[in-house]
Amino acid sequence: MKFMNQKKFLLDEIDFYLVTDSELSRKGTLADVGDAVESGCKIIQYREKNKNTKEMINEASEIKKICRDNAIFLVNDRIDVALAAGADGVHIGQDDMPIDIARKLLGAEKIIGLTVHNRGEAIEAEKKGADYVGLGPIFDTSTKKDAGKGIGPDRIREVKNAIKIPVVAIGGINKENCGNVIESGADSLVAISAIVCSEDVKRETQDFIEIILKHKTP
Ligand code: TZP
Ligand code: MG
Repeated sequence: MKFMNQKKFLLDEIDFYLVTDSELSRKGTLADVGDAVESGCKIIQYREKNKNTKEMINEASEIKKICRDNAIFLVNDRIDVALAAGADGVHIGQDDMPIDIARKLLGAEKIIGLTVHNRGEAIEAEKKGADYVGLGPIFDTSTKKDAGKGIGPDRIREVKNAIKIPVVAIGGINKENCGNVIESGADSLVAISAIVCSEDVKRETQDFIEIILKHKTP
């Protein structure tokens, strides 16, 4: 156990999880990451769909510097970028690189999160060695065009009860509904538009963390 990446242990302690979106961001991805980490966000996923590989590696390397020992840093989809920038791991979807191949490329110590939509996929994800699952979309969202309809917060408990790894809720989550998402069994949650579209990323991040902690059972 002592050889395991220390940051993997931190996964259990995550409350609020920021995924970047340069298209929606008001102040830019690096500013969003800096503000969120300064406000106590313990995990950042760099999700970038419009930049070339060189730009992504440069930006990811900057994000790694911001996260340092204060936050886990994951890259969405791009295992090559994660390796090049020395990220702590990746987040992959059902149609991305199969998790067993990703694990071979990344090694045992890197964190791999997998998107799941239901209990069956979550059980499979755990079996195949995912370190956490991202469950969603919980509510309808326009941030990810092909996300499909929201599954509703009641599905969270079902998934939570079926696996041991952390369940991260995503999709349409805002300050009004995030307490309910946590009470429905999510270990942590992601907000994209609610954070990066806001005027004050620091304030929004603090508010989310405060609400989440209030709704967590000790
Ligand atoms: N995966 C499922 S829903 C989603 C992703 C990346 C988008 C979530 O964005 P928002 O703005 O928090 O609804
Ligand atoms: Mg993907």
